[in-house]
Amino acid sequence: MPSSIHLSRRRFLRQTGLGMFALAGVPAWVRAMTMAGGPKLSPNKASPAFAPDVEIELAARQSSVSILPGPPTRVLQYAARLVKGPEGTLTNLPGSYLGPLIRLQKGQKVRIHFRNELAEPTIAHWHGMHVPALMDGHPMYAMDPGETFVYEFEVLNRASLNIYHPHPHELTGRQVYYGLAGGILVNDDEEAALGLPVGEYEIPIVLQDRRFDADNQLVYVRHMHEKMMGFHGDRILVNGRPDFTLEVASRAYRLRIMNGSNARIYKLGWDDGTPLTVLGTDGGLLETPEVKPYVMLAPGERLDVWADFSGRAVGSQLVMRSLPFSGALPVMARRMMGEMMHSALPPGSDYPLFTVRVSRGVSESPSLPRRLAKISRYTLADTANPDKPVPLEISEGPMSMLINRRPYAHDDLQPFERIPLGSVQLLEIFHGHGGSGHGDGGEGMAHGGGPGMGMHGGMGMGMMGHRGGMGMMGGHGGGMGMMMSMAHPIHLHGQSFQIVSRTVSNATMDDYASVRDGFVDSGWKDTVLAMPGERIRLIKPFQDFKGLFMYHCHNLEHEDMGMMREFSIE
Ligand SMILES: [Cu+2]
Repeated sequence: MPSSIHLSRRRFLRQTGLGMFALAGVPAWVRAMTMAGGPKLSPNKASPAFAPDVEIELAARQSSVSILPGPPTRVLQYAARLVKGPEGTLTNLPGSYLGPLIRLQKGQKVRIHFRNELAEPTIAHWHGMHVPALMDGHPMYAMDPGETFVYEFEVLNRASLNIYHPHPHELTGRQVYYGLAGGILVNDDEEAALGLPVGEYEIPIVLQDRRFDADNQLVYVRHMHEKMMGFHGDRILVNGRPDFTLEVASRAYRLRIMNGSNARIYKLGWDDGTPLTVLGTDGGLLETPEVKPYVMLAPGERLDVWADFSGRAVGSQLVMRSLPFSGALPVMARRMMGEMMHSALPPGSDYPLFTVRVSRGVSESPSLPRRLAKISRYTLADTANPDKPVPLEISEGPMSMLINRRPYAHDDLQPFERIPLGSVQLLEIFHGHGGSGHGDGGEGMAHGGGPGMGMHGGMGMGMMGHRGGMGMMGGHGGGMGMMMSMAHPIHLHGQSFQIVSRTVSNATMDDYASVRDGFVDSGWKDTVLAMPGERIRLIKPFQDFKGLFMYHCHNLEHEDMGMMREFSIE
């Protein structure tokens, strides 16, 4: 095993007993994953040569907020203060644990002093933002409590909604779940010229699911099963609030939707069958609006929606639902989620997300632009490797969630993970057999076990069966893994990419039919949902910055289990 930087975990262990989020709540199997760390890296300091247009003090801290009637809920929260920059750079979401919305302009130079006021290590990542490796929140930069990391970067992104959230290895899922997340809205001139709804008519919608105990406190992973499938709550929160209702005027709105859930995948659709008019995806505006019957939105993905309520009667309501779909979770697991977990919200079922109520009538409304933005499209001819895509092989096993058959380990680069700076690469996401414990020599298993992790049940795996049972569920060939295989939202740090193609094996066609019309692949993306049996080709530029950039599953429990790797741009 290469020397891995499990710095944050090692330091976290030293924090045992500090605060409510200390080790007591961490399952034994997680503790068993602790490995020796490397040298401690010092947090980055401000550079005198960097002249910021925007300067922000950001802190991660423990807090409490009233979410449900009764006692307040203890949370983790980002708090921010604007030191320098335009008014309106920071917008607090009232009554929410979410961090303030950060509004940036393309071309701005931004400095963020990020202070860790938690009782455990953390580091912030700017999901979707194209920043230098040192500023990207790599887990190796996880800070001890009390330390400050100074980020400095220029906003190179086009107009888009991005996310800030923690990225310390093995702690990301928990820290996000307890509240550490926020939105970054980048604006640019191309977007401004369109006259799209702004101000009170542009609404951020952060979708999350949570589970509360009888004292209104958040409940996180209790069983290995919840780790394997990703943690699913039984209650939907929008912008950190339950039973979210949006009061609107009878006119057009722009909804900036983000899936901020740890694991839950949504199939967004209006309850009256009105199609969704999509303006943009992760990396900003599409070339033209796209009309979809529904849209799939996986953790880490964003959606820009034109929602026109003009002509609707005052007092009328419209509900955004997650519509039924299948195939994202293993068949066995789906049964367990519904029956054994007594979930009120089984993943893939039909449930409401939020309500829109038309509360006042107006006569004026902007009209939908026919053209939105220019996107220069890559072709295979632009790539350095048209015949040899960089692989992103997904595999699942009883104890392991892997990419390219290896769990996360810092500086464990494979030859294909070294990418020449300035190149444009073809990448291919596909499902392998490594994790099923047979076929291909079971190499995935061998790598995935990790120290202290036995293979034969015990650690909550009783419900999933032991390795033998898994093998039978796995199957092989075309129908492989339909019992075990699951959907994974794959996120690549650094520059956005373009999706070239999706192909799917016949074995999953029934399930696939329930999601296939919900993908918006025509714009810039940084996270893509790979359904079971699916093979996705994408083209990604690796420009501007050398260094290490993560790629991983954005099911945060999977990420924490090691379904994460890094590219070295060199
Ligand atoms: Cu995953």
